[in-house]
Amino acid sequence: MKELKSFDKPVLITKPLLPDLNEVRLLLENVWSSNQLTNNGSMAQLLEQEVSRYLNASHLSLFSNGTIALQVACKVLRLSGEVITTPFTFAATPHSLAWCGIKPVFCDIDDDTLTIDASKIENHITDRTTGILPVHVYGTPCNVQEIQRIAEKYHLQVLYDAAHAFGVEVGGKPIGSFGDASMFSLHATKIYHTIEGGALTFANKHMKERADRLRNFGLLSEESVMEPGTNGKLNEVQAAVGLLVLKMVDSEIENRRLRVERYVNNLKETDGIRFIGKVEGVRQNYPYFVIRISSQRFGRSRNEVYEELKKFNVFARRYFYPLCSNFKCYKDLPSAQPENLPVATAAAEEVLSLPLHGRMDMADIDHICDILTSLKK
Ligand code: T4K
Repeated sequence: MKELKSFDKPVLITKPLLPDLNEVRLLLENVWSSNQLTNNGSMAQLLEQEVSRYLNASHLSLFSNGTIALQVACKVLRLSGEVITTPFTFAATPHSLAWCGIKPVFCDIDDDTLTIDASKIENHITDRTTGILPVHVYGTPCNVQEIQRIAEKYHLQVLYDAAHAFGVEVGGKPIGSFGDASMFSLHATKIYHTIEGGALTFANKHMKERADRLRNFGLLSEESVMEPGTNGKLNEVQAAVGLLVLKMVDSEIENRRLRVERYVNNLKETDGIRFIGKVEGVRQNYPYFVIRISSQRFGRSRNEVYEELKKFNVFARRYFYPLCSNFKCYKDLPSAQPENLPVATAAAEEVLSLPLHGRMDMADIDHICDILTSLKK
């Protein structure tokens, strides 16, 4: 058996897209000469148009980050009381509810796609429920039709956490066109970014107008303040970087597609490793490459594999372990009890995100796969 070497340098889960520095400098010269650094300057306005075009969204607002955007969306949709969500997500999802004084109610997930199990949502509806906050986790679309049916039946708002789903389409329709609003994270680790940033797409223009006010302290004019807002503005430097990164997104998605294909071809025969299910008719964006490791069949637990990979300088990540429902701040909620969340509990023990970005050498992917398969017992 050939000896497997460690990587010379750490291989991290991702590398952000970096535009050419000279191009950044040119755009920043415009910002410098305008003296307008933030507060809906011309770069932010232009970027809002460009991102709207890219996402095919009629009503879109940009924010300083995705978490603030989620909180603003909760206010715009007037969510209160209880909102049904998934425990298999990043902390920002339930935290945004909690910050708005809303109780997150955790619903189990689907074993194939790891998105919220729509067939279980109705079990959680009470007279305090005002909405559903599903997550298109890893860019995999939720069961949008069934969620819409439930929302209409019970008059609930649907706010999608589409943090991972920039550029995803379902049946030719943009992912942001489902539900009442969707939030896209534009963080550096995302497929498209503005260093830090977020975007909300809305079902109508009134919601966008309100979101625009809320991200600017609730101000209508110098003298008139409508309601308590926050500061969620995207600044001009972020917007300038965002304009340049937007031009790189399509090729990044294609380059990631090829790398995911390579991973899948290398690993598909390995007993004990499985992939996240795909949804038919979806334009994917490949934000993460995630495997599930069955400790019984692979002979090693996911945690062992995660630790072993580090010895080879490969820093995989356990997105999303621990489940949000196990956080100290939520674990006593009735909906957070592990016996009510068996699928999510099992998934959180098995998932491992492997390094992925569009400039990764194919040889590095092959090497990571060789290391991984060598760990099988
Ligand atoms: N909803 C969902 C479902 C989300 O996943 C997120 C964010 C949100 C909402 C909230 O959106 P934002 O408010 O963030 O816009 C990262 C990201 O910070 C976070 O945006 C993301 N989800 C989450 C899944 O991943 P960490 O704690 O894993 O980040 P960190 O610093 O460990 O970075 C990950 C790797 O990326 C590192 O190994 C190095 C590399 N990296 C990172 C940064 C920041 C770079 O190479 N350069 C960089 O600048 O949370």
